[in-house]
Amino acid sequence: MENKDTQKIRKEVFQKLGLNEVEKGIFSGSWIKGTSEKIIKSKSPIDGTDLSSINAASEDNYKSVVKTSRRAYEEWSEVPAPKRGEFIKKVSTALEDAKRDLGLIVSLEVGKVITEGQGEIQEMIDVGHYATGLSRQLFGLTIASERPNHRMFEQWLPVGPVGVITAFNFPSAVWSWNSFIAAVCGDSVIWKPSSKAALTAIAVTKIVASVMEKESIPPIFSTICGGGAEIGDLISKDQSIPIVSFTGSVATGRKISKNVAERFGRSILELGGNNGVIISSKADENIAMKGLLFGALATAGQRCTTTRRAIVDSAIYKRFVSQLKDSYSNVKIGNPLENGTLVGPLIDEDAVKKYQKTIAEAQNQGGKILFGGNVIKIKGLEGGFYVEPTIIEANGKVKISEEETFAPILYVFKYDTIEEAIRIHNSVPQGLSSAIFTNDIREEEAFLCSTGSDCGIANVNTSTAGAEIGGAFGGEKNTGGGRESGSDAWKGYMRRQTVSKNYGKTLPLSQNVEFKLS
Ligand code: UN1
Repeated sequence: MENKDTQKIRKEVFQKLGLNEVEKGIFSGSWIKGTSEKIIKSKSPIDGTDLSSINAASEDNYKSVVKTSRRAYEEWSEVPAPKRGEFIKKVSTALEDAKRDLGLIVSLEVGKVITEGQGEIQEMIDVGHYATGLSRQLFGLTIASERPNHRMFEQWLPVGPVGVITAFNFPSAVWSWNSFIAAVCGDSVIWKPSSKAALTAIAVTKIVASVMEKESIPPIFSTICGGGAEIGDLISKDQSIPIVSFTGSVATGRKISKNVAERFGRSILELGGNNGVIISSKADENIAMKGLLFGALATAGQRCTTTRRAIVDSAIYKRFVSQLKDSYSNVKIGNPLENGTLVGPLIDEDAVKKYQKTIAEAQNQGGKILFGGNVIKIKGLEGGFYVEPTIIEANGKVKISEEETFAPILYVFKYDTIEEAIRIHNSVPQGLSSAIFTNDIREEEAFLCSTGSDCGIANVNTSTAGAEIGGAFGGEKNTGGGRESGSDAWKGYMRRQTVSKNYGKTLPLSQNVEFKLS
């Protein structure tokens, strides 16, 4: 049964964002009803109620979306980049105007607590501002030529439609990391959102579509909701999509990247994380505790950047872990729309099962539950998917701690030396985010040097989660090696062309080669 407060918010937000109980699942210049047999059910993990039914796309739908996107690309790629940036600025403003309501849709559909739902939309707005500035900074290098009267330089050119496949946990921000950057680079974008967060994608697309229409921009942003793996599979095999950005599991990422590599396309992968923090006896323990709590519990442990492993100095282990348990016991779990809640629901029943399976397996392998471990029912939200945040003492023997489970399960380890801490830290297959809490410059540098953290993101005295958009986001090893959002990640959405130009009256050759007719 739907909770009354949730129902009130749903009705209000649906009305303001123009959302319906039955939605067309495709935007490609206009809204199109998907013609596959599948219906995507958008459900709220808060209380299990249905939010919307969405007609999923068929292969025919996919083909027509690609055609439209290709045509839009051809027009868009000729628009000067700063003009493209001006359009993205308008998109950001429209998102800013709708921030509250969009954030609430994120909370309703994926269960984020209010501040995190709002943060998700803020992340899109931030990327929009960044992309607008970037649109005037898509620069190449000038290189000294060895030949007289020659000029050599690089230029960066658009590539075509970019396929963006996103996960439920950042249902709109990750799309914007890719799409706003790709758009200022002159590409068009085909978005395949997670079927667990299709309504958020539709709500965001409605806003973006209205700006495209108002500004008479060709449909550079398309959205295609699929009911399973088919649409992602089609994107990965499609020669006309030169770049595919995929966020999701290692297993699916492996399939997608094989398909893309087979046709010499480029993939940008953001796969699993199994992020560790080292907590030294030389840390400010107050800061370390706050950073650990946010990292382990935000988004109910369903971020790629979630802290899953705490590696604690044996000198403070007992005290710190006992304080951690106290902190966990003060965390409010429940309705994410209620003030004060820190941990909302998991996304669905399947996620709850994985949580239970992982905990059982960890115990079988000798892990000791120090806190939590149970599925809980919240009064008035009986259809929701709530679990207790869990702490498991692992200390070397719990193999399953090497896997990423999208749930609030934190493994704790004890270490004696900083070298041992780093070894434990780097001993997992994933390499996304990492952190050390210490005020000792030697420990900090040991973590940041070449034999330190092997992750794409390394933090000192702050959490593994909550990266800013200005940095390049992504990781090494099984995380897939992709980089998105800030820094020079834009280069991933363009092709580099090295230009050599002869403005002399002769044709000197490089490497002193003589090539003359005798
Ligand atoms: C993700 O979980 O896929 O750094 C992205 C963070 C967010 C993005 C997470 N800014 O936690």
